Amino acid sequence: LELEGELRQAIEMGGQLRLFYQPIVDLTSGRLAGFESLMRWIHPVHGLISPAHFIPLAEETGLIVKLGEVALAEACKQANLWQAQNPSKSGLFINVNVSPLQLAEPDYLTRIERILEEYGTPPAALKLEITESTVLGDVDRMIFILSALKDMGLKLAIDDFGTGYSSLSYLHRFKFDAVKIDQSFVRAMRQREDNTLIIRMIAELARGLGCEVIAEGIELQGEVQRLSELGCMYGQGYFFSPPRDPDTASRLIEASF
Ligand code: G
Ligand code: G
Ligand code: MN
Ligand code: NA
Repeated sequence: LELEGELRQAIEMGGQLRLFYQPIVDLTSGRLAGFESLMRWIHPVHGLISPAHFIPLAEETGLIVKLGEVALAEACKQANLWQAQNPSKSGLFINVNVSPLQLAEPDYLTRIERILEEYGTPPAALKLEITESTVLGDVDRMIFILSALKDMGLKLAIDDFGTGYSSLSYLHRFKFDAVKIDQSFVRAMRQREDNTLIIRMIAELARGLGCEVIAEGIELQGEVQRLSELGCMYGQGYFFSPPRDPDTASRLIEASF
């Protein structure tokens, strides 16, 4: 209960909630393609609090709606800054995680539109990551919202793919720009080298539908070529880099070719 009050305060004050950035890499060329933004709470007393703790709290208390807006605004500011610092690397994207509870808000689209307008960020520089395992309510409404986001020019990714119930029907009914293969499948391959069937099939399916494929949770060098051969164009994981603070991420961009 105390933490809820403090989270509310942190959202209002700003400063304590910051986005970290984990590189997403082109697996064939090794080039930096973009980042997934991941929220961190730097608490004045408890230090760094993991989103694994405060995101569920934010979802239970409804604070996720404001928190999600803070994240999108922060990602817009960062995208603008990187664009100004590195105009030649304008293809870099920032992925932003979106809770299904945000999508359920009646005025979600208006809120998003307002933030994009305020910062003037090209929407195509942002990709919203939507977890498919948490489909709330009605699929038709969800498809409507997703289509409207796409019409605004935003890119959309389906996150943690393969772990939910609705994976296939969603892919069938809506054209996502990217599919993120859940890290559990990469872990399974790490445990047994021939555990690749599901990855191969998801990659083929996604590519057949015209989606980019991103493998999550890459921890070993050997997994890079392996996943590339299995049809994953992009990858993300501790092998490349953990999520980094904005300044460190900026240096990664400057060092990238
Ligand atoms: O960074 P880490 O792996 O500890 O993140 C844990 C979880 O918190 C992940 O599932 C991630 O998607 C989620 N998460 C991190 N940042 C955000 C955010 O800004 N919004 C939402 N909705 N979820 C986030
Ligand atoms: O749910 P979502 O896919 O948004 O969460 C991404 C989470 O995965 C983040 O908490 C991030 O810190 C974590 N993560 C990123 N790369 C790796 C990795 O290589 N191994 C493991 N175990 N976790 C990772
Ligand atoms: Mn994600
Ligand atoms: Na994921």
